[in-house]
Amino acid sequence: METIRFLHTADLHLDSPFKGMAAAGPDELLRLQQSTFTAFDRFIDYAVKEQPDFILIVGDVYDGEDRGLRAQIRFQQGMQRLFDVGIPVFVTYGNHDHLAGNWTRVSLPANVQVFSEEVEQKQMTVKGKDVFLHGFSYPQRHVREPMIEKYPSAHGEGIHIGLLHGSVAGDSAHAVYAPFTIRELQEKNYHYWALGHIHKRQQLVEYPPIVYPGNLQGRHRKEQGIKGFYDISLSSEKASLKFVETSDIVFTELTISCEGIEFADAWLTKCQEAIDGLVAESGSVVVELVMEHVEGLADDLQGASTESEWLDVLREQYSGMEPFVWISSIEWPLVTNRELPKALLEPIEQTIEKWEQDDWNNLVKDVYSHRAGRYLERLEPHDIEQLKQQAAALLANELLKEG
Ligand SMILES: [Mn+2]
Repeated sequence: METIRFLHTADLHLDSPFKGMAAAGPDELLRLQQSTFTAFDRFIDYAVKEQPDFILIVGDVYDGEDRGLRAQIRFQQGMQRLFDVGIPVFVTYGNHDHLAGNWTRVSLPANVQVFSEEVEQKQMTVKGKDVFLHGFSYPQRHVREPMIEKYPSAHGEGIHIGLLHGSVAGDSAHAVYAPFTIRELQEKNYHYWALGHIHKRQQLVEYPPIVYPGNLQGRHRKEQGIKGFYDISLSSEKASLKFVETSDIVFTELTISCEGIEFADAWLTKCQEAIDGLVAESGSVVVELVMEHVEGLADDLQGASTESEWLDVLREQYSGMEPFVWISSIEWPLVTNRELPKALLEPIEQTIEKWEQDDWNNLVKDVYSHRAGRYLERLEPHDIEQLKQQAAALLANELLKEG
């Protein structure tokens, strides 16, 4: 049979506020906030040029349930461009842009079909072949029940595609919404499962494909690497997937060896060379620098300037430049030259170890309840583990300095 071709994207999170980037200045923040739109424009440009048979957008078009006006207008304009070239678009809304939100309504062009809150089927004919799409939109933010049970099984002729914004049951790393097992998906006998919700691109099953395309643009340090969508060619017997890059700014990490460096200017040159190399490869970046082999750096070099000074000096080198570079942090190994004495570190670690989850929650309660709290990421158990270690080492370091 003839092959149908469609684009699969999800988790656009248009106009994401870039939480966790509070240290960036207003110009930098503005540049970051443009990136979800730039990535979206790249997606639309590609579609207009390549003319797929249709497009699937599987949840979280918008970042917030109020669907900011700017985001809605930009989305509407993108859909209009697709309307002008006659490309149908199928949208399901997810946990971030559920139907119960309160937003100013913008009318989408007639090529856009939105799935309702019940699992429903939409049908179209592509190259003389029937295509059946199955999906739903989130009626409210939390959909915890396994919606997969409501998807019909495919039989007879035609191509069947499932659209599902949710996560694999028992996935402890993410908030579980509309949970499913891979087996449950497979039992529906569809030709393709277009998933959304998890921002890391992954193909759960090779064939018939079960796919998370990931988001179009990373939004924080936990969404590293190149982002984009899939261009799919599908028949009832086979599928081919092509990943297409859209990310405007790549979140990444860079390790820099300070071996043999004695002077601050040499350190700056070394960092710049490494960053320039990264930019040549990846374009605009938000980068976390990790210093290693700092033993050679004379004590006074590290001690005389505060860590924020090092960061400021380096940031200045890239201020206002394009490609955009933002150095989010510099991580120095805490101990140089000497190991922390066990006798000092152990009692500190034991004390910190005694803090219960509630103590941590109490400690950060004020910060999270502040208006700025919505820009913060949730404190996960592994973050707390890391904080414990860092806090213990920091205390021990400071005590040593005092001595
Ligand atoms: Mn999402």
